[in-house]
Amino acid sequence: MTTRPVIVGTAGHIDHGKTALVRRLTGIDTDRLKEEKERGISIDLGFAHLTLPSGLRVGIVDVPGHERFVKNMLAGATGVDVALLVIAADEGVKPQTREHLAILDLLRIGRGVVALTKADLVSPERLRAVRAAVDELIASSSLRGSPLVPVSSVTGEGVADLLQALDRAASEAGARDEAGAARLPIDRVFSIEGIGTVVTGTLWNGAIRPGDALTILPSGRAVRVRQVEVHDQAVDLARAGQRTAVAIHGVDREDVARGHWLTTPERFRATEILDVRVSLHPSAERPLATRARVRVHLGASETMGRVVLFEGESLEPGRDALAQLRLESPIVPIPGDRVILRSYSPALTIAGALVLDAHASRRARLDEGERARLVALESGSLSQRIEALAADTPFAGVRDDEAAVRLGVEPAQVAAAVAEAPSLRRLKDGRVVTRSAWGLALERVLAEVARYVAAHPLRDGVPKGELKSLLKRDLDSGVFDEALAALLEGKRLVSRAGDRLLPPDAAPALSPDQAKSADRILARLSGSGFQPPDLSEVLGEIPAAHRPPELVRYLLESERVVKVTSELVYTREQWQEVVARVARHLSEHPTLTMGDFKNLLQVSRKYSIPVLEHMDRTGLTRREGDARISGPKLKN
Ligand SMILES: Nc1nc2c(ncn2[C@@H]2O[C@H](COP(=O)(O)OP(=O)(O)OP(=O)(O)O)[C@@H](O)[C@H]2O)c(=O)[nH]1
Ligand SMILES: [Mg+2]
Repeated sequence: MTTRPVIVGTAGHIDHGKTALVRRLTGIDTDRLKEEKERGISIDLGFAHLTLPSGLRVGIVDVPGHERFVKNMLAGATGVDVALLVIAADEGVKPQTREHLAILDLLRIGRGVVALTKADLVSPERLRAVRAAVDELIASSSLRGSPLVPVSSVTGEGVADLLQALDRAASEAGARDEAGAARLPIDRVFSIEGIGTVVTGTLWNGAIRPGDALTILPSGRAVRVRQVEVHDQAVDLARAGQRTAVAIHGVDREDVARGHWLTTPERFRATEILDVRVSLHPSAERPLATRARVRVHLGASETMGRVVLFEGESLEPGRDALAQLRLESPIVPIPGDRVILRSYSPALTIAGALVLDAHASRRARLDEGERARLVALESGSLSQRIEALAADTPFAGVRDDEAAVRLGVEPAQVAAAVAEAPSLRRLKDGRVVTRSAWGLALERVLAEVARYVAAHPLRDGVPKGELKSLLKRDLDSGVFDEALAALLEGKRLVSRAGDRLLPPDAAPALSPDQAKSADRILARLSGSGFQPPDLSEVLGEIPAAHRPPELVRYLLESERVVKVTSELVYTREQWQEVVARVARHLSEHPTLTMGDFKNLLQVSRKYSIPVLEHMDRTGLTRREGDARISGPKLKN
């Protein structure tokens, strides 16, 4: 026998004896409103609880049968584990019998008991006829095969059998997720003197304890739990599947309403655009046209919205299709939730929708990739579903907490699935990207480097900062840095001259004319001892056609020349000689004066001053008064 909490929910046409039966079973009158008592009908949800013969305690939600209150019925029905379908034996199957059954069917509530009430009012023949009709009715629903139990709330006949049948159905109810984040659709709000605001509902996910910090959605208001009650008793813990009353601190009664949600902070998000698989019920009277305006029910919330069909312009009764729901106000779904759709006017239950992506982007059509993605979200393993999300923003990937919110699972489950999935890669900053996106990111970096090197053959590769900004539309900073590090580590790129990147086999190439020009420049620079002509004069001697603006830059970057000022440039060999002479002097003397230097190189002040200042700047020498001493960069 299971010990997990079970909710039994009534269903059935008006006046068929739902409330009378609950009272007979529990002693509790669920019609608590004055208007309900006066009119003798149920208007809103009523709540009771019961200990079954096996000892299992169940919560009971009693719903109204009147066609005008189907939305109240829906607010109760979405949390139900076991349906108690009530059909009066004298009247038999009526319109809301069918509509409520369709709702149970669309919610895929598969466990139930059918009570044939008012058995005291009918003959055995009539009872047999009703049995046959009901058997046929439920045969094509999720309740097929459920036991039919004749009862009378007046005489008590059949009540013991009904309790046995409920016990069996309740013991088969599957477990809910109690370990994760809490989500409670609020179906009632009231305030109690001295306690404050109280909200009630069937806890769908997780657990709630006194002291918990929670969030009301969609408003986002933060609240703290003062007290938790289950079956009218204060408890330390309410578990998923229990009817729960929560006294909360931090909001006024007016700020909360039926249809809002009490949730663990940061773990659920309100949404207005959902991708779903919509199923039009076989009992629907007409096809569902794309963009039809419908009433959308989830939990205790009702909102208006449109169904945009992704596959065709309309959907036939009994068929299903991928679609998008666009809502006029937000709801708080997770994948796997079942939403009920009712036609706008007349308000009739027509369809259900299984949530696939609760936070979809607006679109009217699906391409093949998007279709495959939805199918993966519908029926894939957790890692396939994470992959589908990560593929949405391929180069930015997805974080564990975001994936958890989007998929309605725990962040730890996401982390475990990623660790085992060969198709996913975790970046150093924690994000998860698909292997294929990662491969594409590497290719993008390589392609951009190759393009740059081809476009600028005289430059020694592309500076890292420039490459990053060239790619910033595709790859954000973290992905770029990590991709680059991987390419350098794998030797698919090399870095030269500090941060310039290029393919390992690339070398800047000079055309024959350019090479000739370069030789002429070098020859002119080295032809006058250590007193070369001004750079602009040297360049002026070369025909413009053979003097690309990048030639000097190339000579500098390839370290064939060293720049002292914009006009004073030495060849590499000359400069090495300058440095060597200074080093030798300073190894033999404590200091180097301006006069020493002019003698060392046989140069005038025009050269000695800028050269020594350049040596100071680059750390080869250091100025002390009027003389120089060895700098940190001078090796002697
Ligand atoms: N004779 C007889 N009358 C019953 C029985 N069950 C209910 N009734 C009567 O049928 C009427 C309607 O019963 P309710 O329990 O209010 O019906 P309901 O299904 O809750 O109605 P709504 O909540 O308005 O949909 C009441 O007058 C009850 O006394 C029964 O087993 N035998
Ligand atoms: Mg009632």
